[in-house]
Amino acid sequence: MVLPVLPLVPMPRTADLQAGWLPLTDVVRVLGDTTAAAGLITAIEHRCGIRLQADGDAATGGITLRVDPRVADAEGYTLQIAESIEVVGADAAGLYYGIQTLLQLLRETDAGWGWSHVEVADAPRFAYRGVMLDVARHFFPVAEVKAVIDRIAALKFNHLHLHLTDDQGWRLHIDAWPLLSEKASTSSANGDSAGFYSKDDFREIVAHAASRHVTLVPEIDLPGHTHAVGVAYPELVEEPVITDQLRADAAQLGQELPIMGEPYIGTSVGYSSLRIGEERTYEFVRDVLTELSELTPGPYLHIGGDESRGTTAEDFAFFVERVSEMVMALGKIPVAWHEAGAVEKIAPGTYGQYWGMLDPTDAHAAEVAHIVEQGGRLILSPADAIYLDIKYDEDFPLGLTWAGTVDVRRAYEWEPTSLLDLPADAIAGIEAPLWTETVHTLEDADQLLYPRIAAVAELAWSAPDATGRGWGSFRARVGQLAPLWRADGIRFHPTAEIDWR
Ligand code: TNX
Repeated sequence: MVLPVLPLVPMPRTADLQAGWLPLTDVVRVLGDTTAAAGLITAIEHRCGIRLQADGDAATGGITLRVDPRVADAEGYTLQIAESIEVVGADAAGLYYGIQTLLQLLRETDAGWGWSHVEVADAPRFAYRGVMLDVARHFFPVAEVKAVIDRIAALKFNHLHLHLTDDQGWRLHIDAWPLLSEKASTSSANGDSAGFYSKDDFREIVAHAASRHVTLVPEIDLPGHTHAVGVAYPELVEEPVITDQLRADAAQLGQELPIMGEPYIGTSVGYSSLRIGEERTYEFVRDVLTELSELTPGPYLHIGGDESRGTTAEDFAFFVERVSEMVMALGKIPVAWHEAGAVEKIAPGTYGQYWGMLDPTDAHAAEVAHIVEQGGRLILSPADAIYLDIKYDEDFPLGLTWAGTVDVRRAYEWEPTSLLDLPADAIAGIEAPLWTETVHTLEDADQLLYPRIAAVAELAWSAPDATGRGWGSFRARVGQLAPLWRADGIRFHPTAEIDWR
C-alpha cells in the first residue's frame, strides 16, 4: 500500500516512502526510553483504542525508542518504519518529535491501523519556534493552556509565549503585590471569563510544557498596556491618555473610555502608562520580574514595550533601558516587542519581536536593526502573515482586520530570512501570536489557529529546500491531518483552501 501524499506537517528534511505496510496490532511492543514509550502508548490508545505494552521482547513488530546524539542535529531524529519501527532522537526533544511524526503517519485503512514503510531523517531549521497566547484579554484556565501546549508540541513548536498582563487584566499572583490577583484579575476584554494563575498553577503549566519540550516565555507588558495595574495600585499608573483617536475608536466599537482605577473591558490600546519618574514603579517592576524569574526555568522574560503611546519617547527610553538591564541582572534574556529597538541604550543582547508587516516600514526596519547591532536576535511575527487573530477573510466570524486578512496560503508563503535586511543568524525563529479580543472559548482559539498554525510550524521547522516543501504539497499534506486533529478534539476551520480528508 502506497500513500499518495505523506500526511506530514512540518515537512521533514527527507522522507522516503517505500513499498510495504506494517500493521498495528496489540502484539507490537514498545521498547526503550520509558518516558517516551509511555507517551506513545497513551497517544496510540487514545487514537485507535489499541493498548501496546511497554515490556516484552524485541520480537518482530517492535517499536524501539532511543536517544543517540550521533543521529542528527539538536532536536532532530531518524525514523524507520519497515518490519519494525525505530525512532532515534538526537536528544529527548528529538525523540519526542520523531514520535509526533510517527503519530502523523499512523493511518486507518480497510485493513486496519498501521503504517506505510518509510524512512525519515529530520531536524529543525530554527531553534525558536513559538506560539503566543493572550491570556489577558481572554483568560484560559490551566487545563486549556495545557491543551494548547499539547497542540503546539505535536507540530514541533518549542516555545509558548504567555501574554500574562494587559489593560484588561493581570493574570499571575505576585506575593509582594497581592492586590494584583485580588483586584486586577477579575476583568477581561468584553466582560469575558477572567481569573489568574496562582504560583502553583503557573508551576503546573511550566512542568506540563517541559514534559512536551516546550519552554515558557512569560510576558509582563510594560510600561504601557498597564491599566489593570492601576485597578490594584492606582499610585503606580498615570491617568489614561484619552486622544481623539481613542474617543473615535471607542465610539465606533460602542465601548466605554478607560477610567483610572476601574476595570477596563474595551479593546482600545495605547493609552496607559506606568509612572516612569517614580522610584516606587521600579520597586514594583523589580518585585514582579524577580518573582516571575524564580518561577521560570526558561532563559527568556518578555517585558512587552509595544504601543506605549501613553508614555513619552524620552520616558520610554529611560524605562526600557532600566528594565532591560534589570532582567539581565536577574540572569534572563529580555525580550521586547520591536518598538523597544528605538531605545539607544537597550541592554545589549535583548531580543526583539517583530510584529510589523511583511513590507516593513523604515522606522520598524531601523528598530530591529538596532536590536541586532546591540547583540540581540529577532523573533519574527509579521502581523499580516502570522497574526492568527487576524480574520481568514472578511466573512470569518472571529478575529480582527487591522492587518488585513490572512488566509492559509498567506500565512505559508513568505520567507523569514528575506523579511528584513539582516544576517540570517540574527533570526532566532518565528512566533505566531493569538491575541484574544474576539476569542471566548478554546474552540474559538482552535478555529483561528487551525489550519494556519500548521503553516507557521512548517516555516519554523522545515528547510526551504526540503523535498516536498511548497504550497501545493503543503495544502495536500495538511488536509491529511484532519483525522488526527479530529481525534485530538481540535475544531479546525475547514477552509476551502484545503482538500480535507
Ligand atoms: C496589537 S501587536 C497589539 C495587541 C493587540 C493586537 C491585536 C502588539 C504587540 N500589540 O495589543 O491585541 O494588536 O491584533
